[in-house]
Amino acid sequence: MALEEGSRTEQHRQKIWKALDDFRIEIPSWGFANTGTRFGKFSQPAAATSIEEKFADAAQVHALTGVVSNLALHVLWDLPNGTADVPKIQQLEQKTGIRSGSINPNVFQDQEYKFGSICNPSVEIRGKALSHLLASVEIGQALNSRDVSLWISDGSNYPGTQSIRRRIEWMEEVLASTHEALGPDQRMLVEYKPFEPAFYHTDIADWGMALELARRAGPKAKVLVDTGHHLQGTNIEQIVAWLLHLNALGGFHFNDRKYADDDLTIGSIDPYQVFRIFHEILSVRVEDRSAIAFMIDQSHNLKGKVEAMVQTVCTAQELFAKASLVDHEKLAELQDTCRLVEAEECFRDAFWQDVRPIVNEWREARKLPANPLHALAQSGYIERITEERGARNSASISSYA
Ligand code: AOS
Ligand code: ZN
Ligand code: ZN
Ligand code: ZN
Repeated sequence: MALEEGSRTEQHRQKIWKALDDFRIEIPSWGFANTGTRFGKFSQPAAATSIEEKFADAAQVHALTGVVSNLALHVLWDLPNGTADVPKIQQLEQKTGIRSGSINPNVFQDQEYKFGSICNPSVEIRGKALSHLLASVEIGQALNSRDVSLWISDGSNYPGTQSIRRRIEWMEEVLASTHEALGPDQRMLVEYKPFEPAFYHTDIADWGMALELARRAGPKAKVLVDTGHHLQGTNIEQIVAWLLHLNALGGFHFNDRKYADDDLTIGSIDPYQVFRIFHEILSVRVEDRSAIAFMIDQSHNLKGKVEAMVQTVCTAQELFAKASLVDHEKLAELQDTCRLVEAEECFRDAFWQDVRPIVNEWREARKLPANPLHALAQSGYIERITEERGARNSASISSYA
């Protein structure tokens, strides 16, 4: 019995260590900055207020976890001067060892975009949005970043106020022009979201719309699945399976939600869903997985920014480790012979394994702290940045908009 248990543990160790060696995740610059809800913002003394501080925080998360691949950048928030800011970013990459990740255009907050950006009835405003997308492509080229990650918040709030079909035509035009500007190694990721900030129709509302728009734009366009961008009860892993089948999955914005696009810590509400998504990814050959961008998209107006990011990265690692334990061959045999309960047990058994001891061993074997969150608390980093940044970020009482 003990021997059997021992060899099972060894088997688990090999699977988990291999999976963790392949696991990398991109973290968002905006996850370190002050954010809030539409009802107000609670600024945090330790929040990053500059791109230098965002890179420093990302480097700290990587030093503790060892798996941060890149830092996603938001064009307006991190490169307000466009390509003129590229040399500064490159210096920060050198200084911190953190590479720039996806480039995120921002066509959702300028006044002119009140009635839409790439779907705006005004050809001039659509032109302005296109120029911003093209500038974002240029920044990506200058930073050798693979993905330009498009989130288009366009939509309308009342029936009859806009032509949904004319907006599709305008959108197709702009996305085709953006695709044309992509360099040989670049991709554009088309993100979808059912609602918010628009409340009647959102122009790219679901995976089908994003898929068709990506297809029509060209072969370097793929779909981005933000796990917080689905209506209640959506089977996200089924969408992932379809996009994998169609070779159309560009990657993920991982976060969790209870009700809407809540941008909560991954796995904090439904860890089993993340496990099921990771299971679909692990059914893809490891050499094909690099084409699937793992990115975090979260913003916590209450949790500490760096703590929440370390928590998220560790949770993602642990859920990926669990998913790596599924015996795909045995599962396929049980599925194809419709031995339902055995198939489900084979699947669930992996989820119920406590992988933390083996994950902690992996970390120690790679000279990383066994418990990154604990190590962060011990490091004094939060206290230091609170001291350095506190005065500027003097907590402000949330003000109603
Ligand atoms: C907004 O809801 C989307 O998730 C965006 O992808 C994200 O919040 C960020 O703004 C990147 O553009
Ligand atoms: Zn997103
Ligand atoms: Zn979102
Ligand atoms: Zn988001």
